[in-house]
Amino acid sequence: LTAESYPNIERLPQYKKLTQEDLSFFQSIMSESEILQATADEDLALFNEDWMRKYKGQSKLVLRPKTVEQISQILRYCNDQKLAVVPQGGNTGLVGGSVPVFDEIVLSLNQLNKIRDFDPVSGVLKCDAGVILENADSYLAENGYIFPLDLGAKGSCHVGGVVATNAGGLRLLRYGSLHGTVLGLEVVMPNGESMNSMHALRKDNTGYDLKQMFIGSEGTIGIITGVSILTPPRPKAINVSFLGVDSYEAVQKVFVKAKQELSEILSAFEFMDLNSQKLAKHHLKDVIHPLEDEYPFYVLIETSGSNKEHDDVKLETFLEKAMEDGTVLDGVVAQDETELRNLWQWREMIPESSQAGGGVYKYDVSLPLKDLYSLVEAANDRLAEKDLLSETDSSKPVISAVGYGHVGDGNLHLNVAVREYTKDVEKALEPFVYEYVSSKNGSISAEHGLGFQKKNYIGYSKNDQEIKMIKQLKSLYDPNAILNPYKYV
Ligand code: FAD
Ligand code: 2HG
Ligand code: ZN
Repeated sequence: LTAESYPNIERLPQYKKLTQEDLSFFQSIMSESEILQATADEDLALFNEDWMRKYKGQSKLVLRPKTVEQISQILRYCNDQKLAVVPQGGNTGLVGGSVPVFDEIVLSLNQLNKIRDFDPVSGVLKCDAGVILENADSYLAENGYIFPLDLGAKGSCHVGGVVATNAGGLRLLRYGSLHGTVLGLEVVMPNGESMNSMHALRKDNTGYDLKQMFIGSEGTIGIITGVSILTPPRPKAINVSFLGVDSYEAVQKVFVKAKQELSEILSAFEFMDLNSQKLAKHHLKDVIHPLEDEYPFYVLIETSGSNKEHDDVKLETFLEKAMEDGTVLDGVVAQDETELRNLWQWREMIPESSQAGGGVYKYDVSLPLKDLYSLVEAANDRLAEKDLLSETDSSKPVISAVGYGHVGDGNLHLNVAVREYTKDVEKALEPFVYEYVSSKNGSISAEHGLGFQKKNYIGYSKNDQEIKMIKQLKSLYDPNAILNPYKYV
C-alpha cells in the first residue's frame, strides 16, 4: 500500500521538498558511500518498503552516517529547513513505522555499528545504536553474557531499533522489559542537540528518568545513537520442550504448573494454535514437525540455568506430572543444540510463514490471560461471517487467522494470512479487533508499537489526558514535527 491508497492521508505542505542545495549540504558533511539517491534504476526499495511489504514510501534519499556528529548536523539542518526524516534501524518493524509515507528522508543507522565498551564485572554493554542484535549477542557470548532480549528478527534488527520500539521478544518473562535493562541512552534531538546519558548505574534517583521517554518512542522524538544495557550471565544449560495439548484451557494449566515446577529456570513459555503450525508446515515444506499427531494447541517451554543435571531433573518431573494428569498429551525434549534450534523454528518461523501466501494483517495485543485466545476465535467468526475466509478457495482473500504468542507476558499475536492486501479484510478487522481488545481492558499494542498501522487507534489504549501529554512532549522537543511524521503522534 502506498500513502495514496489511504484516503485520509495527504502530504503535508509544511515539509520542504528536497532540493539540489540540500543534497549539496549533505555531500559536504558525508562521503559518497553514506548517501544513497533514487535513480531510474534504483528506487531504494530496501529502505522504502517494510518487512511485510505492506507499506511503501517514496523517499528519494537515504543517509547512512557513520558518526553521531554527522547525525547532529543532519538533524540541525533538516530542522532548520523543515525537511522530514524517518529514523530507520534494521527495518524489521511490524507496524509500518520504519518506512517513509511520502518523500521523507530516511536516516539509516546501519553504519553506526560499533561496540563501544563492555564491563565483564557488571555486565554492562555500551554500543552504537546500529549494532545488529545478533552481533551484540555473539560479542556477549564470547564474554560469557547474553543480550537480555531475543527475537526472530535478531539477524537484521538493531539494538537501537529494538530500544526505539521497546521490543519484548521471547525471553521477557525471564529478563524483563527494556525499560528495566536499559541503563542509559545517547540521543540526538530534532534540533541537533545530543543528550549524552550513557550511564551504567543500576540506581540513579536524580530527577526525571529521561531515557524512558525514548524507549518505545518509535523514532518520533529523537534519534537513539548509543545504548547502555545491563546484560545477564549466559546460561550454561538450556532445555527446550515442545508439547501438544487439547485446549486453550490446558495451555493455561501447563503455564501455572510450569511456573510452580520450573520457577527460576523457566526462560520462555510460548503457545501456538494448530492453524499457525499448519502455515509453518506449508512454509517449511520438507521439515518434519516435532509431533506426529495434530493437537489443537502447542506449547514451547524453555529452561535456562547453570546446572544441566538440576534442570533436567526439574523438567522431567514437570513433564511426568503434566502427562500423568493428562494436561499434556504428547511432547518432545531437545537432545542437542540442533534439535533445540529445530524446535524453536516451529515458533520463530510463524511470522514469516503467515505472510508467505501473499500478505498478512498482524495484531499484537495484550489481554488478560483467560481471554487471550478468544480474540482469535472472534476474528475467525467475523471473517467467516463476512465470507472472506477459505483455506482452499483462492477467490477468498483470507487463507487463515492464526494465534500464537508469549503466554508468559499475556501477549497474543493474531496473524491473518491473506492472498493479497484488500480494503475488505482491513475493514472487517479494524477497528473490530481494537474494540474487542479495549472491551477486555487490553492493549492494542503489546510490543510492536503503533507506527503507521495503529496511528488512528491510540485512543483504544490511552485516554485523552495521556494523549494530550504525549502531544505536548512531541511539540516541546520536535516543534517542527520533522521526526517520523504521519505516524502515531
Ligand atoms: P526498525 O524496524 O528499523 O524501526 C522500528 C521503529 O523504530 C521505527 O519507528 C523507526 O523509526 C524507529 N527507530 C529505529 N531505529 C531507531 C533509532 N536508532 N532511533 C530512533 N528511532 C529508531 N518484536 C517484538 O517485540 N517481539 C518479537 O518477538 C518480535 N519478533 C519479530 C520477528 C520477526 C521475524 C520480525 C520481522 C519482527 C519481529 N518483531 C518483534 C518486531 C520488532 O519491532 C522489530 O524486530 C524490532 O524491534 C525493530 O528493530 P529494527 O532495528 O528493525 O527497527
Ligand atoms: C513474534 O513474537 C513477533 O514472533 C512477531 O513478535 C509476531 O509477526 C507477528 O505477529
Ligand atoms: Zn512477539
